[in-house]
Amino acid sequence: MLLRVVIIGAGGHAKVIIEAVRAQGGEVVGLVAQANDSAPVLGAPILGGDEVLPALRAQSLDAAIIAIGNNALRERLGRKAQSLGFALPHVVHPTAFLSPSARLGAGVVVMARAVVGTDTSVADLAIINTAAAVDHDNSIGLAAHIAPGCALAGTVRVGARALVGVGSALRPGIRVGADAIIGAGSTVVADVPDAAMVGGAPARPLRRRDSL
Ligand code: JB3
Repeated sequence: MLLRVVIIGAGGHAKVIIEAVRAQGGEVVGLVAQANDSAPVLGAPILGGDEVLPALRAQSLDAAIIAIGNNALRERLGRKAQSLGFALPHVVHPTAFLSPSARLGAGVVVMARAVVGTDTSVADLAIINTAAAVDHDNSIGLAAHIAPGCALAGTVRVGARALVGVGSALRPGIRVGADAIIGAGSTVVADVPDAAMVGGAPARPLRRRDSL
């Protein structure tokens, strides 16, 4: 049961997280974002920028959710929140399936209708997004993002901060390197090196981000 949380970020991902927190019976006290964010998000007020986090902690608000899609930024802000003494609870939407043998790190979010399978580990601050299926014996790395509708077969390993783009399919045993990017709708049948950008069916190296 989630207690009272502050959301870090105020964009589209924060909206999804707010509804997931509320669906679990939690309370969103407010959001901490950048100066250009001023309007409430789904009725949750903007409390200020990151500079207000120590004061929020001093008011015994002790749980934060990092609701930002950029993987490197989410990792950085998650570590900053932890250094200030915030706990990073999981957010698991009530319609998601979480295997009893699945293991979630701090600040992991599992969105609506997602599946985290048998004996799979998900490291701190990773996102298992809407209706993504991560099957048995997977290892999802620190602050990685498995985008909506992905299908990861058994024993897949995804490195830290990697992005597996929306609707991608990964065959059993595939290794995706740290900071790699897999473009939307890819079929991945070979390992992806660290920091590589690949896309297509079957996935091939891409030169430019706009091909993703
Ligand atoms: O694809 C899906 C289903 N969701 C995407 C998600 C995973 O990533 C979504 O479509 C977007 O592509 C993206 O969502 P996100 O991160 O909410 O994107 P955006 O709408 O650009 O919002 C970023 C938020 O982070 C904004 O509110 C920024 O003000 C905030 N932000 C940026 N830097 C920051 C900082 N907030 C804080 N507290 N501190 C920062 O340093």
